Amino acid sequence: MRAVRVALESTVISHGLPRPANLVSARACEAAVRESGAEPATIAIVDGSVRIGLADHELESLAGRTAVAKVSLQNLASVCGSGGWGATTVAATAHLAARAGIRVFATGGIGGVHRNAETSFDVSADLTALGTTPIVTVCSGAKSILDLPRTLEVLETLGVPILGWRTDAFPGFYTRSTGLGVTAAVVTAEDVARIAAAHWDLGGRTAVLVVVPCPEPAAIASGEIDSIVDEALAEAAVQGVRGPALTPFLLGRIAERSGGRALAANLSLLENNARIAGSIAVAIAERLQER
Ligand code: PSU
Ligand code: MN
Repeated sequence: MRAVRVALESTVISHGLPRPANLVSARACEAAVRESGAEPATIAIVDGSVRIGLADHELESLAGRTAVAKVSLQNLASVCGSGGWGATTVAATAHLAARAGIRVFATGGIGGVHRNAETSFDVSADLTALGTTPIVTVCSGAKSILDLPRTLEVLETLGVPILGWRTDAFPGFYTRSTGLGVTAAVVTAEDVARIAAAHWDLGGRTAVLVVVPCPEPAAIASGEIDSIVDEALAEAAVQGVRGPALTPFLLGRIAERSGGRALAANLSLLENNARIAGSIAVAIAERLQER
């Protein structure tokens, strides 16, 4: 039997992590998926073509390149038409993965409603994609560069179930809990497979979001980097950074200023999420075979 695939995003490689940690992380995520018995498919645009799975030399090339567009739903077609390279966000990765028949996707953190969205209207297309794409998306929540309560409100409006992996609390990426809630807690990959099957059997057309707290040793205490996040937000405002550039700008500033703590947490949770996504993909495949 062909191994069941797990999609991995590439914006984190090109725009979310510094070199050379980005390549180390991309390879570690692929290895973690394999260790769970599934096949990784890192999704990206190579010379204008959508690629569902990259060869290792392509992964290396992507990680080393500077001219790589950040590809979301809006510019997917135009980047393909331009013949260039593109790194796919959660939105574009989920969309392309589901079209390719992949049921599970692993990432670090999702985009969401930005702070001050009431004036900027900046709401990530990740939420649009999660609301329209049937794929299990494993992440560590979203980080406090965003307005997390509003992000959860939009996910509720869209009807996206949020399953807390061994937790009742929505994680805040670096921090294991935000004090916000989830739809239900789950303990095993089979729990996720059963709930996702029920969601889709009952006519649900959205993603099922699985939120996994950052592993304990690398996680950062709540409040510990709030001032760094606030400084990054203030700096973005002063410099007028907006639109698709905003998220990479904020992530870069936080990574620089946290003395390596943010980076270590990011790498740890990415690999952990990939491993759990692999086990969920295997559980879903086993359920389908039993029927
Ligand atoms: N959040 C993170 N790390 C990331 C991103 C978000 O903690 O690397 C990336 C993801 O690829 C996500 C994208 O899909 O940023 C969202 O960008 P925007 O807010 O411009 O939609
Ligand atoms: Mn945006």
